Amino acid sequence: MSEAFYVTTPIYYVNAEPHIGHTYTTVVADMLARYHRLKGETCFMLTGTDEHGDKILEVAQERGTTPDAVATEYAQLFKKTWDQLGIDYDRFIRTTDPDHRLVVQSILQKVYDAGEIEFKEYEGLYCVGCERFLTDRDMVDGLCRDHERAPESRSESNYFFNMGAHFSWLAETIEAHPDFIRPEHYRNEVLAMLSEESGLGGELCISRPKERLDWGIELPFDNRYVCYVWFDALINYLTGVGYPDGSEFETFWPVSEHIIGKDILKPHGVFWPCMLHAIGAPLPRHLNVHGFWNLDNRKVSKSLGNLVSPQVMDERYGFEAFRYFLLREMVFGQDSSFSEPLLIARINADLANNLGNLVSRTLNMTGRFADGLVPRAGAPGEAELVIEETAARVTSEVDEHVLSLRPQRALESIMGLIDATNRYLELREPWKAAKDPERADQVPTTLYTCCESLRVTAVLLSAFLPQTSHEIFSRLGLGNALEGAFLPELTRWGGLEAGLPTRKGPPLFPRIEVTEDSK
Ligand code: ME8
Repeated sequence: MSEAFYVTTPIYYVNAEPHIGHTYTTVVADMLARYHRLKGETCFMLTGTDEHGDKILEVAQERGTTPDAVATEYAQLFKKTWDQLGIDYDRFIRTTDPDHRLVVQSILQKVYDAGEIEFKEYEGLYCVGCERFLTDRDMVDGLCRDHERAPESRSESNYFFNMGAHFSWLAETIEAHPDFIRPEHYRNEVLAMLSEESGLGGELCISRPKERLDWGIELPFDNRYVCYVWFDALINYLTGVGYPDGSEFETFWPVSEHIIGKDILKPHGVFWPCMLHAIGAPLPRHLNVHGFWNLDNRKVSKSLGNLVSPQVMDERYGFEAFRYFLLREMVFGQDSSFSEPLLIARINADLANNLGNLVSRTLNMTGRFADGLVPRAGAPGEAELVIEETAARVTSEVDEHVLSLRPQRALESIMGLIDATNRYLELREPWKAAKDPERADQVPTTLYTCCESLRVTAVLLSAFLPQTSHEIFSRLGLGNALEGAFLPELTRWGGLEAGLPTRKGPPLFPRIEVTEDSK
């Protein structure tokens, strides 16, 4: 049986449009699923929307409509956006899906029956933006650190999950599996949250009285209450693969990878493992945490209103170019800044100049000096062997970087192969060699080496830039080059057959001139 791979994005709130932050997480997940498919693994990618809770009710009330109508409108918007941008997810889950409600209720009942849920009075400061009670550390000058708004004081009788009972187990598990939460500094943050000084408290309020909020999943053991939105939302990762007894659950849960932003580290690093432990389910394989996209040094967010829309980026620059920028620019785990001049500089340097140039020079010269057919290579010289070795090295570097969640390094490595091939072309000068009787017989080998390097590049790029990769294959006369073949065979040097009809085509990524608007 082939190996399996399961990747999830957070399920996004249905209170506003998709922006650069959601797009980044979703693109990383899509890239990982594509890469693992390229290795011949059985993959499942889950994304979707988080539709319950006060936040959605608030939007519905503001607009004079129902939460259901708001949720459906935005769920469709997210789904349509990912479809248009070519995100290859396997399921788009909505927390209002009937199978999800059943799974949430069965888990609530299980935890209740195990005696881990208690009923009592609680008073605290609640942030509707976060959908949770805040601690002192979550606030600056009386405002929520993330949402920059004042929390409300709330007191009510509720049900509490005794997650503190699992804290010492969780801390030991994290210590024993140091790469469960990665990169490392987020692991340390979770360990700090679990320490007594953090003030986190071991009780998680998991209910909301219907008299205040009836937009949610009803508690199976008390119909006066609905489930707290985070307890409901996290369970989507189980519903998505058929918990508790679907065969997909068995295949995919042990190899699950969550991708999240650092804003939701606490629910994923603390609440979720405790919930899983309480129901006797294993932890996901990794919790992968990335930083924030900032604009003018402030987090891009719905509540701050400083959004960067993926559709607008698609219209202006093409989605592949934007996708490249996101994956290449952000060091996974750290914050990054977005600006259009930075985006344009990246596109011009890496895609128009480096990759675009290699494609156009190679295919133009194959047209001119080899009748447009992939030439047959002669015996390789030293320079050809360097390219072949570079391709092999880059293939293994990309594997290492992708598996360790360093997309930026993987792309840097691929750009290194393109760069080396451009330099090789300069060295061999086929445009001059073709006219020099002493060197003319080198030309087929030179052009083959460039075509083959482009093929390997297209294989490696296919998870990152699927459309661009497809276009390169097509120009090299290869149809669906990825069908029925997998890594590492796919990148084995010499895989490109001589005689294939190539095609020049327009520039892959035209250079973008900087205008006053984009400055
Ligand atoms: O938190 N930079 O949904 P959400 C990078 N429904 N990524 C960002 C970002 C930014 N500036 N802003 C948002 C929720 N994101 C819950 C999740 S999961 C069971 C429930 C991304 O719509 C990032 O992935 O607020 C972040 O974790 C997520 O969007 C939050 O999306």
